[in-house]
Amino acid sequence: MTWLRWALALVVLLLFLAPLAAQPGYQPSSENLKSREWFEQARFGTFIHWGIYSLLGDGEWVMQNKKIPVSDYEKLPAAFNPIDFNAAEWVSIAKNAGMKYITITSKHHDGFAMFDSKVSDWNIVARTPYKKDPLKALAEECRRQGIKLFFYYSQLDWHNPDYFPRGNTGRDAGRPEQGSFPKYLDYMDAQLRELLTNYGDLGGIWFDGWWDKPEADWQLQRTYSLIHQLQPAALVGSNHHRRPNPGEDFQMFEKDLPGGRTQGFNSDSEIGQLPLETCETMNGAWGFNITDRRYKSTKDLVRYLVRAAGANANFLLNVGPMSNGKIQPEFVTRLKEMGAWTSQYGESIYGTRGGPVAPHPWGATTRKGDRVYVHVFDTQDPSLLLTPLPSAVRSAKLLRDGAAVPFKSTDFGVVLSLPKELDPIDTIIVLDLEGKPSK
Ligand code: FHN
Repeated sequence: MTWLRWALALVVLLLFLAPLAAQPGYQPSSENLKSREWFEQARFGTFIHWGIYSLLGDGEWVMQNKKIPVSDYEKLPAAFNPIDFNAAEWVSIAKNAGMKYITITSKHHDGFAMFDSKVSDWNIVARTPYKKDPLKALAEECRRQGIKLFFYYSQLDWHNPDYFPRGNTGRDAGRPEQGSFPKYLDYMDAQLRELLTNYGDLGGIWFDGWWDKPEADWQLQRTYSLIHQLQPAALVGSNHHRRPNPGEDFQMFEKDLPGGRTQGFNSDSEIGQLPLETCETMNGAWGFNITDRRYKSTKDLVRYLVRAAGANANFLLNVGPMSNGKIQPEFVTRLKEMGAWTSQYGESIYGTRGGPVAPHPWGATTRKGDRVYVHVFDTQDPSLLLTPLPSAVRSAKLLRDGAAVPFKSTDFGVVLSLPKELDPIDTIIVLDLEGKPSK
């Protein structure tokens, strides 16, 4: 009798686990693995939250936060006419900041497609006086300037009636209490097919919103294999704040460095084996928010980029453009200043791996072959002890001007004598290692 109970238990367990195993046995293609390598070298990207919600200047959750029913929210597109949108300007701002890719919201939780979708007229071409497809222009400009383009796509949808049963959000949108979730998934895959067919080669798809219905059968296998079939080199990532699912190609952490738990939604997150990315806002909002003046300083933003690299992760820094298509000056200035830093010190970030010394309050380390970059932010101490390195230090110098940095190798590690004047943002000491393991 007991073997029967065990068998039953096993069946129940497998049934419970089935939805989680998105693309069981997923073997990334060689193009995909090449893209992952590119991604890990890139280290710095722009996140763009832009949509009709930008009109209200109260962030991208205004429909939910203000309990705006669909019938009222549908008044917005008629007023959305971003005549000052200039794809070349956006891409140049990103590129000059040192960013290697752009991830833009093709559809956020309000369900509004910021592209020319034939699947639903709830989109920018059909419903706004603008009548043009900004993602088309952006895709062309990214190709022209050698910047990769990723599309953020929200699985959560507050507008579509077939997003039913409702999830944790979107219950005040005044939609009928009926709908077919499988039909919603067909709609979603149809729009993804448009995005993966009509905009050239993409860097990948950045999913968000799974957390609204974590128990639902999202048919992830079908969606992920569709993407890998249409564009094998495109990377799939999902901001579900959990351990990566098979079929995903990179893992993102929101407002936390990998493994960080400052944000409640990261309490269950686990670092997987995939390339990593951390996303963050410039102020406190993702979408344009006219009252949010919690701007991070350029120093803090550069240090975030460095800390992310020290934790082996990319930094995806967000801007929420205004409804006229302009990026607000506070963001443009900071990106310009970050560009001054990346153009001088970029070698200590791009193409590096995190470590060999783990991130510390004083800073972080990054590594490229036998060269280690020690990033010192703040310390009162005149010297710094680095725990044992993979091999002996041959030379130590400042990246800023090549000035030699005195050092002493001890059994407890290497002691660096720090310059009297630390750089206000990041004092970078370049260590060239012997390359053969130290005794
Ligand atoms: O709800 C979204 C939010 O609007 C924004 O898109 C961020 C970006 O990572 N993700 C969700 C919140 O976790």
